[in-house]
Amino acid sequence: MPDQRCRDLRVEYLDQPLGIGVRRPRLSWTAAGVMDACEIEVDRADGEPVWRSGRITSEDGFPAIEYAGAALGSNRAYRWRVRAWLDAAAEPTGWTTAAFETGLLEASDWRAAWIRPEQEPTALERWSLFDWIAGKRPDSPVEQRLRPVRLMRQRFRVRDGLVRARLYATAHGVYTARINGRPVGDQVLAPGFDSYRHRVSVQCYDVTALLADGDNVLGVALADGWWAGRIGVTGSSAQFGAETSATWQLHLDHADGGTELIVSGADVRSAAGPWAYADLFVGEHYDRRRELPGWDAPGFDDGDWKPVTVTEEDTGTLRPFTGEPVRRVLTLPAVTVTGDAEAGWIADFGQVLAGRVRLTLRAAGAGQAVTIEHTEALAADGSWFTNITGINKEQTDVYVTGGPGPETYEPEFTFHGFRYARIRGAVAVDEIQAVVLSSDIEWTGSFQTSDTRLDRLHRNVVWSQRGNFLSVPTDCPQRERAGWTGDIQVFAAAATNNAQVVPFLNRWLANLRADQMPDGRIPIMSPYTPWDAEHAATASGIGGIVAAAGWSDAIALVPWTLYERTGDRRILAGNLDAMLAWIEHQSSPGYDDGDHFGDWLTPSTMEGRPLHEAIGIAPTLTGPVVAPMFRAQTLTVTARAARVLGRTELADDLDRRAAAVRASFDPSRCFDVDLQGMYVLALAFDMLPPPLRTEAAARLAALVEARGGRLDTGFLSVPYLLDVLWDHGHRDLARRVLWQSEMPSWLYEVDRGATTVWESWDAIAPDGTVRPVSLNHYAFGCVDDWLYRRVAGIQPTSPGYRTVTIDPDLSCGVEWVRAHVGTPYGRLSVSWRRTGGAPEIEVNAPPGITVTIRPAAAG
Ligand code: RAM
Repeated sequence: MPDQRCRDLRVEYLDQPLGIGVRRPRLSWTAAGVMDACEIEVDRADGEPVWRSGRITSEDGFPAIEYAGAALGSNRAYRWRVRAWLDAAAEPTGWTTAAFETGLLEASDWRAAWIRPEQEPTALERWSLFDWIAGKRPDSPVEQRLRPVRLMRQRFRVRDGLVRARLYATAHGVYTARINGRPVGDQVLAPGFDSYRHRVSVQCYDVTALLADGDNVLGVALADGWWAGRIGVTGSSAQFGAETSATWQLHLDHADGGTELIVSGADVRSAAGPWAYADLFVGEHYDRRRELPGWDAPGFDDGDWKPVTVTEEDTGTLRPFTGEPVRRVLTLPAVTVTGDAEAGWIADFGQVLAGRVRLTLRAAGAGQAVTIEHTEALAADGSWFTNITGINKEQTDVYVTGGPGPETYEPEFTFHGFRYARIRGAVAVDEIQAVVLSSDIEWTGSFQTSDTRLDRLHRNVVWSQRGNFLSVPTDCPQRERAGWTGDIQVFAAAATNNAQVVPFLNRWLANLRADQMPDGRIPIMSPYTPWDAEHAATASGIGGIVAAAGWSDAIALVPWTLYERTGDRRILAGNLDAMLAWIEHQSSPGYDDGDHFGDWLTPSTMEGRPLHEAIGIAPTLTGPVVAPMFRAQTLTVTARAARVLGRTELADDLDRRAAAVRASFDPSRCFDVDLQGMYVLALAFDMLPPPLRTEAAARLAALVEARGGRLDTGFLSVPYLLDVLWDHGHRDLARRVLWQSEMPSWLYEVDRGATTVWESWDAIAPDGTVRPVSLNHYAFGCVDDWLYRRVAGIQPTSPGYRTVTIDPDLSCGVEWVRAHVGTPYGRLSVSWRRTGGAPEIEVNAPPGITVTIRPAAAG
C-alpha cells in the first residue's frame, strides 16, 4: 500500500513559516487522492490543543482549510497535522505534521521604541521628471552627498535555561542584524520596500542558536535603503524621511516558563563603520580599513560610541512581514573577462540580472580603491556603455582594500541591474561572481519545447520575473525599480505559471490598498512615496498622472488573476472594498479624458522620433479610448468577484453599470485611432456590438498583415493580442506574430541575444545600437502565459484548476512540448509530441482536477 498521507504542508502558502501575521491562516497540502474530507489538529508547541476540526469538508474540495480554532497568540509556535479521507475510502490516511509560528499580532505587543543613531540627515535631493529629461545632474560628487552607514550595538545578558529566542526587527532604512558576530539570518535588504507611511514590515528571526549564557551583543547596521536613499522614477532622496532609525525586540523563553524581553532603547550605542555610503541606486563605498573587528560581539570597547536618540516615530505602522524575503538566490560565474588593468576588466555574466558582484582580490597593500560599474549591455563595438539614464542611477560600487592577501567583497546595502561589470583598480582579481538577488519565491512551473528560441524566450521571461520580483513587483531593477501597477497588471497571469506568487503579491496588494487615496484613486506605483505625490501635484502631462487606466485597474485585475489561478476567495474578499472605491473614482466625470498612459509604448507611435517625444504620443492618442474600456472591464471583473463572494445584488448592480459603459462606448473611437491595440482591447473586453466585432477583427488582422505579421501593440493590449487573433479565426496570424523575428517581436529580441525581456522592442537595433532603455522589463513577457496556455495547452477553466482543458496548438510550429504548473492540488504536467503520425499527448494531473483533453484543431 503506497503512502497516502498528505504532503507539502503549507501555511499561508509557505513552508513552516515564522512570524506570520494572519489570525486565521490558510492551511493547505497536497493529497494522494480525491479528497472527500479532512481533519486538522493544531496544538501549541507546549502541547495545549487549540483546534480540533473533526471530520470536515473543504470549500470547493481544495486541499486547503482556513484555521478556525481558538485565537492564536502572538509570538507562539504551533504544530499542526492533517489527515484526509480519499477516494471514498472508509478510513482516513495517516497524519502528516508541520509547524508554524505567529509574529506579533497586536499593536500592543510592540514595546520597543524607535531609536535613531547619531547622523547627519541625508542630503535632500529633489528631482522632477523634467530635470531628468533636461539632463540635469547633482553638482557635487557622491562622496559629498551620501553619508555613512550607521552601526548600532546593544549589550544584554541572557540567563541560563534559554529554550527559544525570536528577534523581531525592522527599520526606517535597510538593515542587517548580527548577534555575537553572526548574522541573524540570510535575508538581504530587510525590511524590504513598503509604503512606509502606512506599513513597515517586521522580520522575525530564530536566533536561539546564536545566544550564549551571560553576555551577548546585538549589532545592527543601518543604511538609507528605500526610506532615505535615492529611489524611484526621479532618483530623489529622502522620499520617506531624511534620517534612518530602527526598532527591535528580542523575546527570550526559558525552560522554567519565564520570558524576557530585550528592546531597542536608550542603552544602544552607535558609530560609523566601514561604509562611507550605501545607496540602492548610486551604489556603496566600503573601506575595509575602517572595519571595527568585534563590534557586534561582547568584549569590544564601545566607549567612544555615541548614544542613540529615542524617537516618537509611530509603531502603529508595524506589520508582521508576509511572504518570502529577498535572498541571494543564485551565484553566476563570469563567462568571460576581457580588458586590462588600465582600461578595466569587463566581466560578462552571460545573463541580465538583478544583484551585485562578489570579488575576491589581492592588492599590494591597504588603501587601493577598486570600482565596480554595472551595465546591461555593451555598445555594438564591445566597448563599455551604460543603457540606464536618469539621475543618481550610477550603479557603481567602490571597495578600498584592507591589506595584502586575498579579500572578498560583496556589497551589502545596494543592488544593481546588469549583465556586465567593469572592475578598475590596482589589484589582482582572483574570482568574480554575480550574486543574484530576488524575493525567494517558490518556482513551480516549467516550459520547454523542441525549439531553442522559444525556450530562450521563456527563460528570458523567468529571468525578468526573478529580477523584478525583488521585494515588490517592479518595472525594472536598474532605473526606476518602482512598483508600477500597470506592469504587474499585464504580467500577473504569466507570473502565476512560473511561481507561487500569492504571498509576494498579497503583500504588495496590502501596500497598494494602503496607498489608495481617500477619493478612491489607486496610484500608478506602489509603494507611492510622499515625494511621488508632491511631484505629481506640481507636474503636468504624463508627469502629473496619479492614477491611470490599466495601471490603477491592477487593484481589480491582479486579485482576480490570482483567484483564477488559485481559487482562493480570500484574495477577492481582501480587495473588494478597494476595487469598489476605485470604481467610484473611475466613474467620476472627466475620468476618461484625463491624463493616462494609454497603450504605452505602442511601437508605431514611437518609430522615427526621439524617445522623450515619442513616449507622449500613445498616451494622448489612445488614453481616452482605453480609459472607458478598462472602466468596463474592471466593473465586470469586480462584479465577478462580488458574485464569488456571494454579494449577488452588488454583482448585479456592477454588471448593469458595466453594460451601461459598454453601451455608451463609441466604437468609432477604435476605428479612428486605428491601432492594433484598440481593436485588441475592444474585442478582449467585449466593447463592441456583434456586427462590429467581425469588422474590428478583420481590421486588426489587416493591420497585422500590413506590418508584415508584426505586432503593434503597447503595454495594455499586448497580453490579449494572440488570444484575440486566435479567437476570431486568425490562428495562423497569431502563430506568425509569435514566430516573427523582425522587430518588433519577441523572437527578434531572442535573436539579438536577449537574456531578459526588454522594455522596448527596439532596445537593441538591428545594427546593434543600444538605446538608453531598460533590458529587463517583464511587461511584454506576458506572452509567457500564451506559451503555457496555448503552446503547452494548459488552460484552467475554473478557479484553482479544478477543471482544466488541455488544448495545445499542435500546429504551433514545434515538435514537442513539456511543461508543468503548480496548482492548489499539486503539480500538473503536460507533454505532447508530434512526429509525423498521430500526436501523442501525456497529461499528469493531481487528484481532484478534472481534465479534458482537446487539442486545438489546425486552422
Ligand atoms: C516607465 C516604467 C514603467 C511604465 C511607466 C508608465 O517609465 O518603466 O514600465 O509602467 O513608465
